[in-house]
Amino acid sequence: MWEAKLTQAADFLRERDDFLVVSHVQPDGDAISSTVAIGWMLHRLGKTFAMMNEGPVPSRLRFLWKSGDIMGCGDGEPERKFRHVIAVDCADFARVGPAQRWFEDGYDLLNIDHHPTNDAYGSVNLLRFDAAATAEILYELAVHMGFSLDADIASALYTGLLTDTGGFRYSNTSPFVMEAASRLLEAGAPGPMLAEELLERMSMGQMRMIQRGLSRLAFSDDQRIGWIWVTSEDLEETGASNEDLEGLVNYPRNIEGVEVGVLFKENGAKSVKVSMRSAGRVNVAEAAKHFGGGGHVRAAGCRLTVPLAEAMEQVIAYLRKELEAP
Ligand SMILES: [Mn+2]
Repeated sequence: MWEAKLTQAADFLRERDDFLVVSHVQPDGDAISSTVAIGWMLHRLGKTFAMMNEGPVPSRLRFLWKSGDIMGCGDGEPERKFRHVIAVDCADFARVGPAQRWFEDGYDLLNIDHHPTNDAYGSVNLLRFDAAATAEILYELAVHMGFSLDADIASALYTGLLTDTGGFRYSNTSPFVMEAASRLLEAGAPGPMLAEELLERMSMGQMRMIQRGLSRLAFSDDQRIGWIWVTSEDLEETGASNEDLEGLVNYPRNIEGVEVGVLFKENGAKSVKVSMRSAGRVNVAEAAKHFGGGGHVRAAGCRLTVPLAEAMEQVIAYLRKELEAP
């Protein structure tokens, strides 16, 4: 069954040409890695393709093969449209964002993803919800297609595995993840360098946001919910970018006794991005879904179109109720 799915996806790549490869808005390590990994496979097949994302490639990922070729969506009319689309790591179609404007009417789409909330919006869907990362599925696809992996794709796939497993620490770090990582090291992925650049290195903006965020750390009365908020002014004053907020949500979540850690990020007067991390008792994918978002059982997010104080009240009240449930 899974083998047949891999063959279907492989055929999608082999039988068509002139592709657009997209991933989710505000791309993370897995999104960019998966984008360039598909690009690498198409390149090997001698296909033409373009890679696109709504957001800029985070600076720490710019060493990845051809990541500099990932185009922005632009604001105006697209220069052209694509019939064949590959979407990687996008939990739902909306996550593709403004890149959709580059799709031709009647486009066909290969949807490759590992988010359990994925609703199979592609004409071909390669979905495995117990995969730690989309990069893990792409590793299987590359092996299935018989590519001999070089350091370029190995580094990309290793990056996706490393970032989506929090450095091979989260519960999604399966024996298969370690086996794939081992093969990728053999193929030339520079493991220690990737760990240092992707897990340890901190930008000044990131450190300033941690400093500011921790000064506001707040808790529910029973101290089982911990949260941090960040305002639009914070980003302006510290010169931090969106990627500098990565990992901030883990500080409340890591505290002994805290079941859910939350980061509220204000985006203008009436839009708040909410990231939730669970220690295990609360399914934050469900919580995120309740507010129109999605994600994984232990890591999920959503966006509320209300002022910051109201978003905090609504989300904390919901989580409190979840924690009170037997
Ligand atoms: Mn992912």
